[in-house]
Amino acid sequence: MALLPILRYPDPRLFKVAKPVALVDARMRALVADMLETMYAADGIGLAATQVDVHERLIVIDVSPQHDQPLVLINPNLVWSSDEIVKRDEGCLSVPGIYDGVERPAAVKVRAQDGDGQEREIDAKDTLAQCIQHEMDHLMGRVFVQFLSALKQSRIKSKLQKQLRDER
Ligand code: K1U
Ligand code: ZN
Repeated sequence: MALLPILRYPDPRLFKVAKPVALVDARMRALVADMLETMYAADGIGLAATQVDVHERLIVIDVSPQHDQPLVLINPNLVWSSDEIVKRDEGCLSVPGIYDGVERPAAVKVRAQDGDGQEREIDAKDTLAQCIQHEMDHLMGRVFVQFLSALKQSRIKSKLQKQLRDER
């Protein structure tokens, strides 16, 4: 297994639209293992393949308190979302140190393949619903800060560019 580098906003590769996964094979299973290791090492509750510069429709999630209930969603599709909208703070491993409120449907139903390629349906609410929607946005080339005001986006870009300069 390997830790994968996570792209940082505003890296243009974060804005690419992911393609469907054609086959759940050994390469895909190795990528799933690497993404889970990378997500846990970064203290995240989710990670989309886009964030590790792989532009295929794959996300991993673990919202359990003990970090022992990994969820693998391959080719996820939203089949239902609630009319109820909630605004909750979000963070992102590609936007370190930034948290802000985003409005999203409170509950969703998603159809996807699991890590064995089996089709399944997931009913999600609370943090799981929020995380699934955040990760599915990554697969569409969207980062949560793009839902914030232009002023906030410009401040976040400056802050992250300064962070990168200070690290070099
Ligand atoms: O996509 C990502 O970068 C992962 C992101 C997922 C996420 C967090 C919060 C709301 C929606 C989606 C993170 O895991 S950022 C880290 C973080 O915010 C967090 C970590 C542990 C517990 C709770 C939040
Ligand atoms: Zn994110």
